[in-house]
Amino acid sequence: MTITTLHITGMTCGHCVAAVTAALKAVPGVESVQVNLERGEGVIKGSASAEQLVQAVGAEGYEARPA
Ligand SMILES: [Cu+2]
Repeated sequence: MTITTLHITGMTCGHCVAAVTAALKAVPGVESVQVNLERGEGVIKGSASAEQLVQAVGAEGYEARPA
């Protein structure tokens, strides 16, 4: 299992956090997701690659990059 940390920009409220969290959880191999609004950060555990995670966040309309 890998722990991936992403910097996520564009989140402004709880709905954004929920949307990003749901998008990350939908990626195959993801086991758990913790998204922090104030830090603009997501911590993802599982076997998904950072690239897949970044793409999933991007598809929701937010910008992510590996921390
Ligand atoms: Cu929002």
